[in-house]
Amino acid sequence: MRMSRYFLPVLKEDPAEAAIVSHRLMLRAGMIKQSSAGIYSWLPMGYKVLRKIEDIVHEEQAKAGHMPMLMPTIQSADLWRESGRYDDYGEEMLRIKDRHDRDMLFTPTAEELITDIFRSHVSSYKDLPLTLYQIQWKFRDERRPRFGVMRGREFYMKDGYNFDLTKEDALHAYNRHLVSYLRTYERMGLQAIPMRADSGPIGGDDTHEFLVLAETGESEVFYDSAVTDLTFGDREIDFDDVDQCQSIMEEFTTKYARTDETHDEALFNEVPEERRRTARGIEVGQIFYFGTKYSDAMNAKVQGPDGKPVAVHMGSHGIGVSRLLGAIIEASHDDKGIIWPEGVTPYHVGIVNLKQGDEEADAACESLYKEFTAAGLEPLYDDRKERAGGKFATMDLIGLPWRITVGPRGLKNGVVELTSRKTGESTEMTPAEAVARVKDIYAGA
Ligand code: 5CA
Repeated sequence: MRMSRYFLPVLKEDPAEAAIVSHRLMLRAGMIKQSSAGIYSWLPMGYKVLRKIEDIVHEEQAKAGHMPMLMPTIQSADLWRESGRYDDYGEEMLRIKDRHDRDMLFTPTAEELITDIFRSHVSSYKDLPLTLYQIQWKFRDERRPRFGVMRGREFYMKDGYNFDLTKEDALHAYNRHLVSYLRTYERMGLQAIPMRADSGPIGGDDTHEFLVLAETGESEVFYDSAVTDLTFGDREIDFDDVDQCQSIMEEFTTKYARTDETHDEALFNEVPEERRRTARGIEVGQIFYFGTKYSDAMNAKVQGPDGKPVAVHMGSHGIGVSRLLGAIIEASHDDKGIIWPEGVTPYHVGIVNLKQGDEEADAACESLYKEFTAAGLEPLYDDRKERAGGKFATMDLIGLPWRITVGPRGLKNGVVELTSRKTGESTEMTPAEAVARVKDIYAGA
């Protein structure tokens, strides 16, 4: 992409309405624009990161054996009456009437609809286990939408649903999701700690939330600092292996880590004092096992091995896809702007031409641009006739992890400069070396 043709409406001033850094930076970097309270348009740069995050979620779901699909955002109230949640959900549910005066709603989650699809098409235990998911817009009429995409009214969510014959099978699905989520967040450069939580309107007893530690987080959390030493890394997982999923799940969930809803002071005090931490966190996902709550209410049964009908065991699993942009920025920024982790960066490398119009500098930039593109990487080339200071400030604000600076002076000695956004460290090298270095970095990312 060439900056001269890009739609990147960066703001010079800090917007007054933004109370936290991620909201401020997303507005300043031209990623989103509010259209009404808690509802945003995603401008090209924001949309690009949203898609990167979505891609990672899809890839990791596929590895775990889950199937993507798509359900409508507008649903009939009838199904929600069957489960009893049409009334229970309260004011967070946006209710709509169609021209025939029928009650409709904008989906805040989709347990009812997926259960209806399941009961219409699956009748035998032989078709289990089954896990379906979607990434779709949701609407919750939050009392206090705030912090930009963190607590929106309209937000983008991955919601998945498992159907199993027995509780044991459903608990394996739960563990499988926990493991898969750990890997998903790590690929985005995040440490998200699974914490025992409260199930709220979704229901059920077993539930974990995934929290990213950040001062601006909305949840108060209590944990044993040893949980922050755990990393998933690049272990090989067989998601069908019940014991392997269970042992990884235990590794990550046996140490004390809870949100304020489930916090137990006496248990917390058993953690050695020097490891006890109280902090704030951003909830980027939650998994639930709720047994037969929906399958009983909606009569979702299959024929069991003995020929008798049995209600299926279910769980649901969510990732706050749009909220993740805010969480990543909260966890990775400095006073100049965003610092994208390599896994989610909108463009792999920025090219800054210090003297646009200089024949040699222009030619060197063009050739870098072509080489990166040919290598399957996406460069963002600042080809505007602007002073260098302004170009650097924009690059720092939008936060690409790597920048190549090209100027006539360096080119006289055959070199350009490669700069890391994170460390600020710059190294001179030939353009060919710079291309090779950046290719190497992303080959490993
Ligand atoms: N049906 C279940 C699992 S699919 C469910 O709805 N879970 S949830 O309520 O926990 O939502 C899943 C994730 O969506 C949350 O962990 C959070 O990251 C994100 N989320 C929830 N509400 C909002 C909101 N108002 N704005 C942005 N993200 C949200």
